[in-house]
Amino acid sequence: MSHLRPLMTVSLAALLVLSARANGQNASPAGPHMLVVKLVEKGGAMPYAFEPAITVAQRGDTVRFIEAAGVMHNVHFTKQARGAKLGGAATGPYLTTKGQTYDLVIDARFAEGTYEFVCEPHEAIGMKGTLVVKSGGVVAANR
Ligand SMILES: [Cu+2]
Repeated sequence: MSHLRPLMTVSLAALLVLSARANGQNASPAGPHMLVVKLVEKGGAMPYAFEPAITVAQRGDTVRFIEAAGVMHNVHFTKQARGAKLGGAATGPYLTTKGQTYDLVIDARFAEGTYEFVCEPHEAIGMKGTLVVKSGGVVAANR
């Protein structure tokens, strides 16, 4: 299981990401990606949703949440991976206008593992999503 990976390995991966950023190496093909999650209105019994409901990111990626409905949404983490330190990122700002975005950088705050989040205004009617964080590039760091 990935959560049993030694803490030292995770920390090293985080340092590598940070140093790559400092050197401006974001343009490499294996580098960070922009992952889009739309906050949508689809009608029916479960009218609001995150699409896709499950996002898999590597550290260094950015998850861009896009308001695609006409109602207020946000992103609030209800479960964090062990060792995660989201701080203020645990609760995002309210998105109120179509096309408005909220970028969440998957940096050293995000330990490897599974996260669950909801939209606070619509949590009770099932608006929730899952984020899985994998630390890319760890193998190369083990030489
Ligand atoms: Cu919502």
